[in-house]
Order: sequence, then C-alpha cells, then structure tokens
Amino acid sequence: MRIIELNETTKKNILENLLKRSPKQYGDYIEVVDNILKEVQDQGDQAIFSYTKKFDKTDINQINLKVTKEEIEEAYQKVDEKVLDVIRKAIKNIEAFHKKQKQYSWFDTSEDGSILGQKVTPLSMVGVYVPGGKAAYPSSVLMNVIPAIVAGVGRIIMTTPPDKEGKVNPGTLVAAKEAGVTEIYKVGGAQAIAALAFGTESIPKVDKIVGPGNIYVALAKKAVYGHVSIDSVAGPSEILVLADETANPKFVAADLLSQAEHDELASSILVTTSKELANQVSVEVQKFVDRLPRQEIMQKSLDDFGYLLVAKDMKEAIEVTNEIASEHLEIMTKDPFMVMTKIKNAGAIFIGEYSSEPLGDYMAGPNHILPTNGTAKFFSPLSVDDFVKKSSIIAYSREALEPVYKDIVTFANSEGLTAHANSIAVRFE
Ligand code: HSO
Ligand code: ZN
Repeated sequence: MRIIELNETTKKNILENLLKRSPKQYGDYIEVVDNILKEVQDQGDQAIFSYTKKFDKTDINQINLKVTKEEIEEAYQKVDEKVLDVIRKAIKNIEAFHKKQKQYSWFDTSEDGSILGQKVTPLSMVGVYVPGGKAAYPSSVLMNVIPAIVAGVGRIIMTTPPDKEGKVNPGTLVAAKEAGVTEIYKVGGAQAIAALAFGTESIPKVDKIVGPGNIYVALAKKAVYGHVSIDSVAGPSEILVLADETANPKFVAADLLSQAEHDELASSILVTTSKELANQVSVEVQKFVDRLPRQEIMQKSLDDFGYLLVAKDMKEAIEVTNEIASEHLEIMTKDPFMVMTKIKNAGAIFIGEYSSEPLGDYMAGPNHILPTNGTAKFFSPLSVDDFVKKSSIIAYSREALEPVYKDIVTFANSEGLTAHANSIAVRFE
C-alpha cells in the first residue's frame, strides 16, 4: 500500500480521488430505469415477469412469484446448522441494541389545561430489497429487517432476484424467516423497486423501501422517492483506522482488508502519527493479501483507494479523519475514548484493538447499514427511527385558547389570511 505524508496538497488529492468512488455514469442508466418504472406502473405483474425473463433469465409467473413455505423449509436444509445458530445469536444482540433506540409517544400537560405531544406510529408496510448473487448477505437481511420489527412495522415485504432456476439464495430466505419478514417475492432490479413503490396485482405497495442494490436499484429508489420513502443510497464499503505508535500493525492490516475484500471500489485508509507503524502495516497487508482468497478484489481496491497516511500529530490525524467521514472508523491509540470525543464524522466508531470491524458487521448489535462516501457528515446508521413517523398533538381548551386568540388573529391578518383569523375569532364571538 502506498504511504503518503499528509500536507494540504496530498490531502486535497486524496479527498478528490475518494469521491471518484461514487457512480458518475448515472446518465447512461437513467433512461433504462425510467422505462422500467413506467412499464411496471402501467402493466403491473406482466412487466415484472418479462423483465425477470430478460435480466434474470428465468420464468416467473403469478404462481411461483411468491416464495412458499416449502421453499423456506428447503432453504433450512441447505443452511449449515452452525450458521443458523450464529444467525440466532446475532438476532438477539441486534434486537437488544435496537430496542434501546425506540422512541415513545409523549404528551405534555400545562396548567391551563392544554396538551401538546408527539405520537409515534410505525410505518404500516415496508419493502426490503435484497440483492442476489455474491452480495446476498444474510447479515444485511437482519440489519434491514430487525429495526423494522422493533419499530412495530405491520408488514415487511422482501424482494430478491431469482437465479436461472428460479430459486432464491437459501441464506437470504433463512435470515428473512428468522428475522420476521412477512412475505418474499422473487423479483430484483429496478422492476422490484417499481413494484414496491406502485404496487402490482401480486405485490403490495409499501410506504418505504430499504436495502442496498446495484446502480439500477439505486436509481430506481431515487426516482420513486417522494412517492414512497427510501433509506439512503448505499455506496461501497470503507474503513479508516486512526492509530498511533501503540497500535498492533497486524491487527491494523487485517482490519483494513476486511473492507477491501467487499468491493474493488471499497476504500481502506490508515491515518497514523507513526511512520514506523505505516511501514509495518504495509508489510503485513501484503502478507495477508497474498494468502487470502479474494486477493484480486483487495489488491484493486487498495491500489485505487487504499492509503497509509502519516500525519504530523494527532490533531492533524483527527482533522483528516473528520474530513474523510468514513463509514467505519477504528481508533487504536493509547487513549481511544479521548480521541473518540473529538470525532465528529463517522458511521460507526470501533474503540480499542479488540473492537475489529467485523464484530460490528455480524455480532455486536449496532446496525451495519451505515452512511458511506462522506455522507456521515449528515446521515446516521439505519435505525428504528427509519421505520416510524411522528404526528404532533395539539389539544387546547377554551380557557387555554382565550389568552392567545387575539395574537393568532393578528398574525393571520398580517399574512392576509382572514379565514384563518376568522376560524379563531368565531369561537369568541
Ligand atoms: N461491512 C458491510 C456489511 C457486511 N459485511 C455484510 C459483511 N457482511 C457494510 O459496510
Ligand atoms: Zn463488511
């Protein structure tokens, strides 16, 4: 991995290069996606089936569109019992963590008898998109579904593309069943997003669509936003390790590769105050890359978006860390909690040398669906909040309204809205 000393110029170049990871050729796909959305809206199921034939090369119809009980049972036969055990353990931790996020309705009563409050209501129906192929991670199914369950969402509809035999990844099915998904449909791509957004004869329209997908899925989600709600559009994974001379180079190297293996567009960065650590990490990274199976992906990701950055002091190291605003941040310094208090931008912060990133991906409980591409400056991890909405509550008595009624009339008249003024004044005539 390249070692770079931080200064204004190198910092600017690196930040610019990292931005190249977000897809720019959106234009090439927009027309295709628009057509798919329109056809599904006009023709419903028939459009879904013909796109599934075209893109997934399999015949899906109204009879085999929905995953059956038997198919789920079959999936259980295929999934290793040990993996099922681990899925169940992970669910417990994810549930426990997300329960802490739950917000409740509140009502405030004043002495004049007025009541103000906020009513929290779960969304009725949510669609969870799960990609097919290599990126069908059961752990991500749990991370999308459990916050919705904890929020109290009534119906959770999952869609995922079928393979050429018309089958769905068994790990996806088992994770979905364990997490509490209500129903699963075999449809992927922009056509799945269209079906969830507009509804078809077989697939119900939902209130919100969550879950990662390819560029077609991402564009389709953006296009239906407003008609339904969506989660933020996920980019490739990233990790930043912030370390001083006390960090273990082997651990740092291993952790950088944990995200590099996700994607050629993944980004793995060490920011350190120790040149020596950077040198050691570089050696350890190469040793691991040479012996791990996904070496081609890792090497490409490291060559394009991997850096070992040397800062002159911890202050500069923290500054650049905040500017990069990484999805995952690991802090391996002598005083990691102290450093954490200075971090403003990061999706998830892992503290100390035993909190390695995959602990968060699989087991600890916090959500692993996190803001990427610098969006940790303004976005948060997926949470229970994503699956509820709030209504304001206002309840005044005559006694409570009387002292303020003239003020409201004045305000309304000043805006030229005399019917507003009248609706207040009429009560005191
Ligand atoms: N690290 C990924 C999530 C994941 N890792 C799923 C393993 N499986 C999110 O950035
Ligand atoms: Zn991961």
